[in-house]
Amino acid sequence: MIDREDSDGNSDGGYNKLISQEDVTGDEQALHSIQERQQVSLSLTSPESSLSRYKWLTGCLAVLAAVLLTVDIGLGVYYNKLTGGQRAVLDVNAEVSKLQAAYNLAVQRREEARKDLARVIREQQVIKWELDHQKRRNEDYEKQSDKLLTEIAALKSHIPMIEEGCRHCLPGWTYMNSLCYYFPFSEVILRRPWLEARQFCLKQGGDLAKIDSREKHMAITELINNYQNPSRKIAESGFWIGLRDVDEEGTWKWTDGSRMTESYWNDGEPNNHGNEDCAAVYPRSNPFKSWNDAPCPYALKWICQMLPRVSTAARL
Ligand SMILES: [Ca+2]
Ligand SMILES: [Ca+2]
Repeated sequence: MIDREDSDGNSDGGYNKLISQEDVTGDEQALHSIQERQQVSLSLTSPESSLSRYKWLTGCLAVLAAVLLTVDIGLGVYYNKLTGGQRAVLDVNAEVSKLQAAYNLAVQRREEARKDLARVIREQQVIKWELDHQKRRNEDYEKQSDKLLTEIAALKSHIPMIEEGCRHCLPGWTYMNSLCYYFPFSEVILRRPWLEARQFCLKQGGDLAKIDSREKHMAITELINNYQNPSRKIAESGFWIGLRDVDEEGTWKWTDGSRMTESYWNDGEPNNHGNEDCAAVYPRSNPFKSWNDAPCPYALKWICQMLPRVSTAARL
């Protein structure tokens, strides 16, 4: 059949001739004709042309594949970058969360430490207060102890006077400088005016004290200084003595009528302030400034004196 092609290579002309030479009819013949026509069409395409088309298509496909591969690689790189950046952001967020948790924990611990510190400071303050309190108590105990020791020493020093007083004086009287003295130190014995005080002494067989020597004055002031009541006001802490200027202002006389020759007035006394005609001795650290003139109706303690009893041995 190839030999029947025309010289210009027109295959359609040969094909028509072949169709016309076939003696077929009906559908099967038509199908058979189409198949044969395809076979003939394929058989009519030249191998060189098909090969070039296949090469061209292969090249196109190769280029397309390369482009797709490049795009795919680019997308992959871009994706990796995106995912890498996202992971970095996630890592940073995770670190920030860790740092935030650590910061919150540090703040919580700092608050707890602050509370602990405040509690410790409060406890230390209480301990300091307690120590101060104990220190004051110890100081009070030491003062009381010193006072008791002083009183014990004074009592011991007065033992001979008390013993002598028992021998020469009435009960409750003290023997000093060859005389018996009475000091109403007890708080149950009320203060009284000068005249009433003298009446008390006279009833006992004595009189208000006459302090006409330094020895008598020093012994009396030492005794009243030891037994003074610190809680009593100084104006109420005096002891009447037998000295007045009632007859002539400024002329001080003892109850026996003798004139005062030696005195121990405080600075500025006697000042006769408001008609003060009776003298009293007061507990003073300086015994040479322990006298004051006061109103005779004023209520004070007092000091009696009397001669000692003559002992049986003296009589014999
Ligand atoms: Ca006077
Ligand atoms: Ca006075």
